[in-house]
Amino acid sequence: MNRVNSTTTFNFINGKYCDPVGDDWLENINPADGTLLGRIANSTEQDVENAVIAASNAQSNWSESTLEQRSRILSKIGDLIEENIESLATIESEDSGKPIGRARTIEIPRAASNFHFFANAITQFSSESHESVGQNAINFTLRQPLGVVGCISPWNLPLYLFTWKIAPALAAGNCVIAKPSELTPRTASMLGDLCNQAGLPAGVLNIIQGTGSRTGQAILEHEKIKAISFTGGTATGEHVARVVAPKFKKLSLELGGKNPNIIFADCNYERALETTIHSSFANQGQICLCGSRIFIESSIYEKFKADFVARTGQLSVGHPAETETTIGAMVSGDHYRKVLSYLDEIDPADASILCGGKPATVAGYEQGFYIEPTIIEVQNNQCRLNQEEIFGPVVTLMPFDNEEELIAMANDVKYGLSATIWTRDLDRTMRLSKKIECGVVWINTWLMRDLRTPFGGMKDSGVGREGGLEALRFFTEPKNICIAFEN
Ligand code: TXE
Repeated sequence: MNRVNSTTTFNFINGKYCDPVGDDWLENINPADGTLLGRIANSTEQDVENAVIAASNAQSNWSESTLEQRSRILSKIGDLIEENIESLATIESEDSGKPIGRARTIEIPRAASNFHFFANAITQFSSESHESVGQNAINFTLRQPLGVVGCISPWNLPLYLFTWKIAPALAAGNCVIAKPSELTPRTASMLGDLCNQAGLPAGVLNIIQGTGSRTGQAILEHEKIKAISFTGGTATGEHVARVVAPKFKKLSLELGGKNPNIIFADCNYERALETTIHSSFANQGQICLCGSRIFIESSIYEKFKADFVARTGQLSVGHPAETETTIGAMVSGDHYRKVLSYLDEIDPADASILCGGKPATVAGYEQGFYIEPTIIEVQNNQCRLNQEEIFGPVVTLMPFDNEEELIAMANDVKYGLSATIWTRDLDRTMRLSKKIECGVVWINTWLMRDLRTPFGGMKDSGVGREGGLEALRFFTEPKNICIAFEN
C-alpha cells in the first residue's frame, strides 16, 4: 500500500499522503513491548487549513453526485477493507495492543460493515412532506449535506469507530476532515489508500494525524467545519462542547460509561456467566459499553462470585499477536498507569480484590503494558471504583436484594450509556428497561448490534445518537420548503 505500511504515518490530504507542514512528528509506541513502531505526523492549524481547502473544493461535486455513485464507492471501500483484513488487523493490533483475533474477526469486519451499511442506507434515506390541509399548501423537507464536517475518534476501537463516523458523513454528501487518535493512527491512514482505490474523489476524505490538544483543537475551531462528531472521554467531550457550542456547529458526543451488568437468579446462568467474561474484559475492558459494575441478586451472589473468579482465572494475558491471548496490552503507558492508580488507591474499608489487581508480566515482553483481569468486591456504589470510568480490565461486584434497591444503585452514577439485564421475567425486563437511565439496554445479551438502531448515551455519556437514520439525519441539514397553491 502507498506510504502506509512504512514506519511513518503521514497526513492524507486531497487524495495524497503528505508530510505535516511543520515537519513535527510524534512517536508511535508499541504497547505490547514498549518499542518504537515509528513516527506520526503531528499536524498544525496549517495542515487542517490545507485539508479544509481540499474538502471545500471537492464539496460541490460530491454533494451533487448521485446516490448510486456514492453508494457504489462506499460499498467498494467496504469490499477493500474486507480484502485487506489481515494487514489491517495486524497493524491495528500492533498500534493498540488488542489481541489480533479480536481485530481480525470483530473490529476490521465491522469497519467494512460500516461502509456497506451506509452504502445501502443512503439509497433508502428519505425526507418528509406535510400537507397543510385547508390552507392549500404543501411542505416538503430537503435533507442537504452540511458541507465540510469534522470526525474525531478514539483509540479503543480505532478503525471501527473512525469508519462509523466517516461512512454516514460521506454517504450524506459531506466532505470530511477526520482525525484518529494519536495512539492508534495507522489503520486510519491505510483507509486513505483504500479510498483512492475505490475511486473516492480527491479531497472528499482528508485524514489528519496529530494530538488532540493541537490538531483536534484546530478542527474544533475551524470556522468552515460545520459539524463535529466526537467519540472519546467525558472530560474531553466537555471541552469539545465548550469550544464548539458558541460557534453553533452541529455536535454529536459519544462519551464514557459506567454501565451496570445486572444478574437475576432466574437468568440463564451459564450464558450470563460466559457473556459477563466478555462484557468485563473484552479489549482489556477498554470499551465504553463494558459492564464494569456487576450487580448480582443475593440468592446467587456467592455462587456467581466463585464461578466468575474461577472462569476469569482461565483467561490468558499475553502478547497480542499470539492467537491464544484473550487479554492483550493496555493501549499506552499513560493509560496503563492510570488504570493501575485505581488499584493502588483502593481503601480496604470499601473494597477487596478477589483476583488480579496488579500488572501482569508477559515473558519476553517485560516492557509491555499488561494488567491482570481484576475483580473487586465493593461495599457501596458510592465508592470511586463504582463512580469513575476506569476503562481497564477491572470490574466490581455487589449483591442486591430487590428491584427498588437495584435501580437506585444502577442509576446513581453520572454516566448513562448502556445496561445489561439477565432475567427470564418479561415483566421485570420491561419495568427495569423503562426505569434505567441509559441509551442502550441489552436483555440477556451484550454488545449485540443492529446498525439500524439508535446508539448513544444520556447524562454524562453524551449528546445525540449515532447509527442508522440518526447518523444520516445528524450529517444533513433539514430545510423545509412550503409551497402554497391556488385551488
Ligand atoms: O481520550 P480522549 P483519552 C475515556 C476513558 C479514558 C479517558 C481518556 O475513560 O481513560 O476517556 O482517554 C482527541 N480537541 N475514553 O485521553 O482525550 C484525541 O486526540 C479535539 C472513553 O485517551 O477523549 C482523540 O482523537 N480533539 C472513550 C480523541 O479526542 C481532542 C474512548 C479521544 O481522546 C482534544 C476513549 C481536543 N482538545 C477514551 N483532546 C469511549 N467513549 O469509547 C483530545 N482529543
